[in-house]
Amino acid sequence: MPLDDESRARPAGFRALPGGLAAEAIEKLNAKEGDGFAFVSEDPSFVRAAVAAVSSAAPADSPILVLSDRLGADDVPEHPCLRLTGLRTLIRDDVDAEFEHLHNLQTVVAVRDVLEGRQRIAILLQPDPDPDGIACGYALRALLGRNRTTAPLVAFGDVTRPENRAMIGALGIDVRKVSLADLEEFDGVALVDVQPTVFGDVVPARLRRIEVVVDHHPERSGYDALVKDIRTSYGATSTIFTEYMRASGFELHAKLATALLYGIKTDTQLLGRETSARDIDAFAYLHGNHSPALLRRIERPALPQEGLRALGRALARSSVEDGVHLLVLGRVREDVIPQVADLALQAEGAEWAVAAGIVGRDLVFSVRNVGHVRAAGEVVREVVEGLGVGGGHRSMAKGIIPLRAFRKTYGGARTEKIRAALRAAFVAAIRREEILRPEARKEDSA
Ligand SMILES: [Mn+2]
Repeated sequence: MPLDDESRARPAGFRALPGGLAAEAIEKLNAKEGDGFAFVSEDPSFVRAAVAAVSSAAPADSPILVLSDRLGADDVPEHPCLRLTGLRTLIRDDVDAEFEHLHNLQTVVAVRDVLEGRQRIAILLQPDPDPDGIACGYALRALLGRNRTTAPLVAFGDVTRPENRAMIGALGIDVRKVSLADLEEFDGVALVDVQPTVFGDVVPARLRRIEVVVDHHPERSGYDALVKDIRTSYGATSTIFTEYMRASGFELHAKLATALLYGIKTDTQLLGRETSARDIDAFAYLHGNHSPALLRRIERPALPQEGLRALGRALARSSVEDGVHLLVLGRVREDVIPQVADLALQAEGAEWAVAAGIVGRDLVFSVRNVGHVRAAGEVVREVVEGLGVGGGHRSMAKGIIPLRAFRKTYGGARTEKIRAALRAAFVAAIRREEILRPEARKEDSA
C-alpha cells in the first residue's frame, strides 16, 4: 500500500514503523518522553525482537502495548512497562457495545412508532411513585418529544414521601392522580418501572392491553403490551432509559440527567446491592451531565427555621448511649425528620441514629445506621410491631406509630416519654438479634 494512503488510514496521533523492525527504524520515529509503542503480532520471536529494539532505541522504559489473541504472559519478554491484551477480543467488545446501543435504538424506534399517532398518552407510574418511576416517566416524555398535556405522568395515588415530593418540586415535574375511569380519556398507555399486575390480582380491563411497558421488576403475565422491555438484572429502570437516551443520541439536559441519576441512586442504594455493571455505566454517563446543585436541593431540601429550632432543643437533650443517638423533635414538618437522622449519625460513637417527631396524629421516625450492624428495616419492623407500620433497607428505615396507639401502650406521648420508650425499644431490638444470632453480625460485616 502506498505510504500516503496508509497514513490516511491511521487514526490521528499514530505513526507506523517505517521499514523493518530495527533499532534505526525505531529511532526514525523520533519517540519522545510520553510516547507509547504498540505491536500487533502472534509471533513470540517478533515481539521479543520488537521489545529489544524499543528498549535500545527509545527513551528508557517507554510503555509497550502488545496486541495479540494467541500470546500469553510467558511469550512476552520481561519489561517494566508492558501490557498484553487481545486484539480481536478488544474489537469484539467494542462492536458488542455498539450492537447493544443499536438494540436500544431499535426499542426507542418501536416505542415511538407505537405512540406516534396517539392523541393523549398516559405515562402510568406505580401508586405513590418513587424517584426511579418519576425519572423514567420524565425521560419517556422527553424521548417522545411530548409535553405534560399530551403525555402527562399519572398515578393511582399521590406522591407522599417527602423526599419524592422534594424531587418533583425541584424538577418542576407534576404527577397527576387519576382513577381507572380517567384512563379512558387516553388513547395510549405506557407503564414505566411498573407492570399492570401491580394494580390488582385481576388486571383491570383497561390495563390488559397497553402500548408500552419498560420495567426492571420480575416479568408478570396477564397482560399484553405492543412494546415490552423488561430487564430484571438491572438495578433501576432509569438505567434502561439512560441507555435509550444514549443510543438515540438524545442530548441530556441537566434536569433530566439529575432525575435519572437520582433514580438509579435511590433504587440501588447508591450502587450498593442489586446493582449491575449497566447501572454503574449509566450512573457514570449521567454524572457528567447532572447538576450537583439540583441534586443537593432534592436530597437536602431547605429546612424550615422552626425545624432547626426543634433540632436545637433536641440536641441539647441528646446523648449517644449504647451506640444509639436518639433525637426527639416534638411537632415538626415531616421532611425535617430524615435530614435530622442523617445528621445525628455523624455524632461520635453513634452506630445508630433515630430522629423522631410528631406529624399530624402520628409519631414518625427515621432510622439510619453505619451499615455493618443489623438491618435498619428489620429493627424498625420490630419496634413498630403491633403499634404501627415501618420498614426500609439495610441502612435506612422509617416507622410510623399513631399517637393514640403509642399513648395506650406507654401511658403518654410527652417528649420525655417518647425518648425513654423509643430508646428502650430500639436498644432491645438491636440487641435481640445479636443475642439470638451472634453469627449474624459477623455475616453482615463480611
Ligand atoms: Mn425501580
